[in-house]
Amino acid sequence: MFIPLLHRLPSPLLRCLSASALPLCRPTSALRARSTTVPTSHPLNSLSFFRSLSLLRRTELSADLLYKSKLIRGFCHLYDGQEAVSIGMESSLTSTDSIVTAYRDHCTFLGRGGSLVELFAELMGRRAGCSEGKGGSMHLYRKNEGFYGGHGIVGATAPLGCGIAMGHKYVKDGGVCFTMFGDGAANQGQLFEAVNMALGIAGGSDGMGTAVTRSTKNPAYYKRGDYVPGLKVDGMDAFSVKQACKFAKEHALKHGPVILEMDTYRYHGHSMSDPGSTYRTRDEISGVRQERDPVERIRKLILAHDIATVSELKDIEKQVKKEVSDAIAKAKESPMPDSSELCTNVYANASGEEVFYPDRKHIKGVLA
Ligand SMILES: Cc1ncc(C[n+]2csc(CCOP(=O)(O)OP(=O)(O)O)c2C)c(N)n1
Repeated sequence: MFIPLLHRLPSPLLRCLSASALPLCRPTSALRARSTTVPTSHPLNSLSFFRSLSLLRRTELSADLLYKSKLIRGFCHLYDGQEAVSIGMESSLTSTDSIVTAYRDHCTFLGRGGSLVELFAELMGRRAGCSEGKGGSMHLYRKNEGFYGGHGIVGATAPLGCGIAMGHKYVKDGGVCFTMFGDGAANQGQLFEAVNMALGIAGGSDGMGTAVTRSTKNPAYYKRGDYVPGLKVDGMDAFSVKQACKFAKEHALKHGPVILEMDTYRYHGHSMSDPGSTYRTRDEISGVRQERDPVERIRKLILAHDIATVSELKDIEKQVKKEVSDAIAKAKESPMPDSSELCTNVYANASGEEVFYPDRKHIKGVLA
């Protein structure tokens, strides 16, 4: 589930990824080249989408394995099943637009042009990571590309997105901000305060180990904006997401905020500590995989329209697999941050304050 917060103090609530289709096909680590225009539909879009979706799927499954091998420690929230949101959303955005999201941010980071090496290095706490190994899974950023994180506080993206949207409006750059949050965050107070000022939304499946039907009185999230219009979107269909986001951006620039409820299904549990099977059945999960999986869906579409053959698609998947494993190998070569970095980047401006060991006598470090 997502909510993008669009410009003009508009914004939709969602979770999505990826921009110009063709650049996504390039066998480089970057998923997305910077673009200042939104490409129209083209048959090659479907191949590009297939490649990008496969890359994101492989990335998330690899992160799962790295976590189980104890190479990724701490928090790790996976996005498999929801990749179409990232792909469809980015394909409707330009480099002027911004995105802010919660902790389930790996795919959004790649969609904003982050490299696989930067991502995996960050996940493994290494220096080559986008936050120099000090942020981890929940704190991926790419500010120069309009990606403002990666936030662990549920619902916090709503006011942040409002502020970013306000910035676009203030400098009149024609950009919008997509503010993403989950259905769990949709019940948070700060969201309603932020909606009062602006906003757009997009949505999802289950909160943290709780079925939507148990956590939410009104699960029609796209209607939650009250005076803010909303749309429910099939968030497992990259093309639907693309069209919805295109519409939302145009709407936001002309009329104000809009909420997009992205109907998605994450295959993994909430985080690595959640088996994801206590609030839903295995049959339910496999049913969604068979009927709605974003990768399989586009594979079927490509085959039905003779855009590529089964073996050509398999080749793409092989390339993607190699690209991901090469990136992991490279990320592993990167060293851990130096211990002198322990207290840096805690505050925006260096305070110079001393941090003590529990004995309160010996200095542990200085906040820089
Ligand atoms: C303010 C706040 N309250 C509680 C938590 C603990 N918490 C972490 S994730 C989560 C569930 C959020 O669910 P949702 O917004 O649907 O996102 P999803 O994990 O499904 O993507 C909760 C309650 C938190 N991080 N921040």
